[in-house]
Amino acid sequence: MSSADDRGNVNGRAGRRNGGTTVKEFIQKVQSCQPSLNDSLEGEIQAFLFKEDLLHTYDDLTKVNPVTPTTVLKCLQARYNVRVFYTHAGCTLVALNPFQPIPDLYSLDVMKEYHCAPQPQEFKPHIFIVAEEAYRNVQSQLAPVNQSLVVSGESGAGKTWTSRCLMKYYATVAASSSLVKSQDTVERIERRVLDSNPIMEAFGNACTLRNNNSSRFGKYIQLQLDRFQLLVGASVQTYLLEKTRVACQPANERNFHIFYQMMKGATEEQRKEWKMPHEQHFMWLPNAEKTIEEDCFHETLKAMIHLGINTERQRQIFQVLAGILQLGNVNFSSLTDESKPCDLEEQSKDFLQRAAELLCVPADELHTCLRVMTLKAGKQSVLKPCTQAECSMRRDCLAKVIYAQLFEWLVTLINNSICADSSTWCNFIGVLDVYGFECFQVNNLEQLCINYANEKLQQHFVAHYLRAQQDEYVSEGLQWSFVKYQDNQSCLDLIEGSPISVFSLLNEESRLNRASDAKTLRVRLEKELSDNANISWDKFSKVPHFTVAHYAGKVSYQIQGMVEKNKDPVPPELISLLQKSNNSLLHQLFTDKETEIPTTKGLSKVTVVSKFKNSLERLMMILHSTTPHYTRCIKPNPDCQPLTFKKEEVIMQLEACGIVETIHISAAGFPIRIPFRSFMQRYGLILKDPRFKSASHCADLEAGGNMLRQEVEKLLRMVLQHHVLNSRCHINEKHNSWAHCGRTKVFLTQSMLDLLEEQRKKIQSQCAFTIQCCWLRYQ
Ligand code: AD9
Ligand code: MG
Repeated sequence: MSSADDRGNVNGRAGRRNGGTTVKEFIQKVQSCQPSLNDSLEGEIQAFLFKEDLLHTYDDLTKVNPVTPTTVLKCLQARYNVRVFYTHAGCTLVALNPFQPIPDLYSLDVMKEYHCAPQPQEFKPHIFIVAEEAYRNVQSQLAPVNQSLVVSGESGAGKTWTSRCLMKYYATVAASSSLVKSQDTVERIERRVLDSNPIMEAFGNACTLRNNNSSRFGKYIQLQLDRFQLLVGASVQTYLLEKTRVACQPANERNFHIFYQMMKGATEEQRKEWKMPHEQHFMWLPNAEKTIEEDCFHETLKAMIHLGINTERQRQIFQVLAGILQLGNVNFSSLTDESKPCDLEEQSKDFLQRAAELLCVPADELHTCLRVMTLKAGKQSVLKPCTQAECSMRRDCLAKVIYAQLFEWLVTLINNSICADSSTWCNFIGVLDVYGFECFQVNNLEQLCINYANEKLQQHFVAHYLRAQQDEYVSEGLQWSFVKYQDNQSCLDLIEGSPISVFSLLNEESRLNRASDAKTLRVRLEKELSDNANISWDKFSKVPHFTVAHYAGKVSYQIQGMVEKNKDPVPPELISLLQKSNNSLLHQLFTDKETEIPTTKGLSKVTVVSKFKNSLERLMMILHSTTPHYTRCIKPNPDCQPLTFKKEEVIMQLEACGIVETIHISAAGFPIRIPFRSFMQRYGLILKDPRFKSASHCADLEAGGNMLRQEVEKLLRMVLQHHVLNSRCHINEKHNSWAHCGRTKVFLTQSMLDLLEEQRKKIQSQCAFTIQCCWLRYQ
């Protein structure tokens, strides 16, 4: 990877004009007055003229000097200002969201360029470098052969865009064009894999305050490659769909896209069938006036056909969705007589009738299920009328459970449609698009799970990053081992550890099923986890909560409602009712063994956190068995405005997504590694020997055995001695550990680099002075 420094600072800018004179012309003029100044000074002259302009030329943030959050931020901003959106940060790629289409950045030609290049790393940073590196790693057959592309970042940062981009890349460069058949269709496999995106986004994405197309679930897609490295299939794993959105949309946000797509795209005939007249207002379809899904319905339908979902199946799906919308308009009157079930509001009767028709269940039974609960006492069953709030909860619960099962069924169907036969594929490249770290005004179980997932990924990243560094030391023959890095294990212990952790206490409370959940949970958390430094409480706060110190910052979680969310109960009567549906799809959703059905006993045995923890553990096992590549997406402004860079917004994300942490880890070892040749080309002038400016001279020395290494050692000694003389101390152990020569590279600490730069600057300023004099004379 080249940086501004490696390339003599201003690569490609020699043509720039300064007062009407190009640098080349200026050099010629200087040389004509001062023949002693030779060509090797071109770099210094350019640096002298363009010093302030260099930041955007740094392709790798770890080479910015000094590496601090502020310099990193400045560098990213400078690049963003000149419309460069990708920057390496060691083994991570930072992707800044341009929030507007960038013509030709992702074109077929660009894909081909990166794919066909002998050394794509030498090209400008791009997501295609990451894609191609992973692809070539598979080819190299070096373990671990399977690859994972981990895309992270906050909501709206560009994870889903990037994941789609990666999928398109492989669908292009690794196209097998093999045909897959299902009932009514024959499709090319790449088409099918790509078509899984619009379907999953229609059902799993929604317009939020942060992103008009926000994914409300996590996704890991494995692209399956055959022995010729061709894409022959894929499989998708999803995580934690935000199903509460079906029945409750936060202020100024919307429900899942698919509902709006239906409303906008349905034909008159379909509207009739789905009981959706134009003038009808649906409670669960807020902010419908935002028209972001113009033609999306047809795109979704087309994708469904490509994936083998025939028109009859589609009809059933949309009937179920239309039924959910009708349910949202069913309201209950406040209870007057507690011995009687709370009744429907007058205008809700029609909605309930229509909901029952669309869900193909008997209307009277739906009516009863929503208003009466069955309590089991031993072998006896007692019927209890529900309060208004309980009725609404049961209505919401019905909508949520149907939608969640439908989503899961769709994922299974997509998998059946795109997954290759296990005998045909041998390796995979996985793309992970998961929700980033979240910290809202009010945080609950969802945020705890999401932030827990991010802690797990961060731990994986740190372990991988350290391992990569250690491996490099070994291959360079360096005797050095990382002092145990202070990782985030204690935070993970707090959340998921055994025997006592937030999750274990939450699960216990969920099983005990007692009334004052929030209070007891708070007391137990305080009592049993007080030893862990990662948890704290504000004793004076009225709302029970606990605060966790995550690697990315502190987050306060509200305890109220956490236990209930963790139990995620579904009244058994509702499940029994859905099992009676005459809509064969709905019936299948609640009877099919392939999908995980909430039990008719109501309480699912597995709590939300245990299910999530298990699925995450499976994911981590897969990630550990693959070679990971990290892409950190950054949202440059909160308003999704094109080409607008807000520093405060970016620095917070750099901290939250671990870039600052990466720099911190780098500082624990030798953050700077420079190949001997580049090192001498940059610092050779300290030896006052201009020959080192020339790459061929360095190459000759390198070819001559250890000669270049010896020169590097000589130079390092010289700089250290100079420093010692100046500071009137002796060379000691500390100084000796500032630099090490490996087989092909020199490893430096920041302190050593600072000394080298200082020396270099001194010599340069002597040169610059001469140049300045010439310049004045020349003008
Ligand atoms: V969320 O956590 O799912 O809410 P994401 O997935 O991180 O979020 P998304 O990929 O949906 O964000 O990107 C948000 C929007 O930014 C997209 O809809 C695009 O309009 C825009 N975007 C993102 N990346 C690019 C890009 N490389 N070029 C142009 C982009 N626009
Ligand atoms: Mg997304």
